[in-house]
Amino acid sequence: MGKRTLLLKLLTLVSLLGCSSASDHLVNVSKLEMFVDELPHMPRILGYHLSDGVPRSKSFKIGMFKKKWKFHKDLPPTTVYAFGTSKHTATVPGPTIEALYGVDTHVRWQNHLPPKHILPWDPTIPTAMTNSTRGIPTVVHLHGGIHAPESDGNANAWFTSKFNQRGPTWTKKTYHYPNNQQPGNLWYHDHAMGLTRVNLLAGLLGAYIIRHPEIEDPLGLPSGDEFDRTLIVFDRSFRTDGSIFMSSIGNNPKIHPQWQPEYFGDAIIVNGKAWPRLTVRRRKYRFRIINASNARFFRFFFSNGLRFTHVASDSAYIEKPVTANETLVGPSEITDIVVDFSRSKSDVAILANDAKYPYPSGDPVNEANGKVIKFIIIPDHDQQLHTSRLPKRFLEYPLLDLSSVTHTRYVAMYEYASDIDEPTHLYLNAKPYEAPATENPKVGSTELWYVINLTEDNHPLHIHLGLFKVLDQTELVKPHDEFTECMTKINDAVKCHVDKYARGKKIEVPAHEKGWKNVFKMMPGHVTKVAVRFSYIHTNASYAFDATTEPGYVYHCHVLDHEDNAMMRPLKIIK
Ligand SMILES: *[C@@H]1O[C@H](CO)[C@@H](O)[C@H](O)[C@H]1NC(C)=O
Ligand SMILES: *[C@@H]1O[C@H](CO)[C@@H](O)[C@H](O)[C@H]1NC(C)=O
Ligand SMILES: *[C@@H]1O[C@H](CO)[C@@H](O)[C@H](O)[C@H]1NC(C)=O
Ligand SMILES: *[C@@H]1O[C@H](CO)[C@@H](O)[C@H](O)[C@H]1NC(C)=O
Ligand SMILES: *[C@@H]1O[C@H](CO)[C@@H](O)[C@H](O)[C@H]1NC(C)=O
Ligand SMILES: CC(=O)N[C@H]1CO[C@H](CO)[C@@H](O)[C@@H]1O
Ligand SMILES: [Cu+2]
Repeated sequence: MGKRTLLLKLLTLVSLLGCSSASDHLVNVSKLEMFVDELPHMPRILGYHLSDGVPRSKSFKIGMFKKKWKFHKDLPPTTVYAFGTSKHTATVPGPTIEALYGVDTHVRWQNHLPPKHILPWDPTIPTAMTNSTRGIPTVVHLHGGIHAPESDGNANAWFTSKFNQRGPTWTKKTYHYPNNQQPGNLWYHDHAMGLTRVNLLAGLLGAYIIRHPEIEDPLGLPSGDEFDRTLIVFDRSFRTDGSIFMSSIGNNPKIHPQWQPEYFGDAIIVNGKAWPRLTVRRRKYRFRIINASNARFFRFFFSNGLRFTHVASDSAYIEKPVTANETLVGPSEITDIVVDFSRSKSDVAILANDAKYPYPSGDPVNEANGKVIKFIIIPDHDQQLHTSRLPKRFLEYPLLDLSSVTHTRYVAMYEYASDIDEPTHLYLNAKPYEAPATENPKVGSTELWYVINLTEDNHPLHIHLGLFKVLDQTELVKPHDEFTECMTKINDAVKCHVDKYARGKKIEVPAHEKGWKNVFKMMPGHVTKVAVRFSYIHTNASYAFDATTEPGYVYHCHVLDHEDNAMMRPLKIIK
């Protein structure tokens, strides 16, 4: 991977020297002043409406528009794809949808994008964009949502502007989110086959919160617009004309003219602004931090040693508070923390990042991507506001009953390389996405999955529909070449004697990640054991909809560049 990073650097250098097209002049981000733009509030859309004070289901439209967006005071406007109720109000990230427990939200996602993509894409990976596509294929997945397959945003259920062209598994225009799952943080984003990495880079993502006042209000956590903030973090590089830079030359150009194994940007963007600042009072704040990077991991900590308390992880509250001084967030993971600025020794605190990229063995961060957001801390004179507290417990879930496990599966991760030892593609269980589903859990069941990472990278595995608990992570004892060779030949963990190899050091699952998750970082050279539950986790009840219909669900690596080529497999739920 060191070599791969070197190649990327060479390519970047080539563009800096002007050897490639003149429009490829990159912004030197260390020349951009940090902490000059205020942290924006994204527009809010309620997922319900009140009639006589009673919440009722709501239907509305959200469009995808091509428009200009200012990522920094000193950067020219950037052409982006933005979600919004109109082109004028569309933002990057898109509006935050606030849904209410038990009240249905219906969204008609509409594509208003003109035909030519603003970013380079690759026709040689499995993709919705073919020679006969006239328009930009998009489809929206609500990440962390428990809903029927027809509303899941299957990668092949894409559609172009005015629904003119539709993918092979397209079924309907309006998606239904029943919101009868545990309260928590979700996010919506594009999921079109082979285009997810570029459509997200262009801006197609936003937050979605499910609130359950009956359960959450008594917790007394910081609340209201000012003290409960969603932070969507991602990294981007820019050209001097303001456009988003993504290399148009692949790492194996003869095989894949454009695809690269990981996108990393130099500038860290929070709620659509590069290194913003936020003035806070000396009191508690809640931050729901969504990592919407294609491939960058973040290890967040405060420059002044300020600690914080974990409240939730991904889409579910954890059971008890966990206080920490740093947290590692993988692509698409969500961390939900409470920070008490009254404990800060200084009047400024910088939220910083020191995760190497690619994680865990790549380059160290530099000045630019090592900083995220600056908090300017002012006194809090209004003692009335000091009502928020941290309870001893958040939510209690029905016990995960391992004796009811009905099925054990092995999921192996493979990376394939070309003659020049550069990655060409990645597969789960050595199978392309198109191969018939091999993972077909029963509705209401609990399964054990052993995820065997045979690559050198940390892959955040995301399962649609089901939530899981990480039970343990065990290193494969070295040498395990024989095991790897055997797996590469027959992909059969039992016949290759995984038990003989999965006996190395165990990595402790961090306390705040022992709860219900929908993404987890699969360490290279380790076997990660997870228990996946295919029912509601807060009630243990069976789904209120038919989860067995077409086109089914998927599970995949959430490094978007991997997901697109083609670290994704169908997940077919059966009765
Ligand atoms: C970017 O700017 C910084 C600060 O001016 C300078 O030290 C650095 O060499 C520049 N980097 C490149 C690649 O030009
Ligand atoms: C699509 O068009 C390109 C350029 O015209 C051509 O090289 C390629 O073979 C075409 N692909 C298919 C599947 O027809
Ligand atoms: C964000 O997610 C990406 C991809 O899963 C991951 O590589 C990166 O470390 C994450 N960053 C943070 C801050 O969590
Ligand atoms: C956080 O605490 C751990 C354990 O005390 C320590 O090893 C680590 O360096 C600390 N991290 C930061 C960013 O201060
Ligand atoms: C949850 O439901 C499953 C399947 O019906 C059952 O096996 C398990 O015992 C239940 N667990 C609890 C804690 O009720
Ligand atoms: C860290 C580690 O053990 N990585 C291994 C993961 O698996 C690949 C393929 O088997 C090995 O080459 C790595 O050394
Ligand atoms: Cu991956």
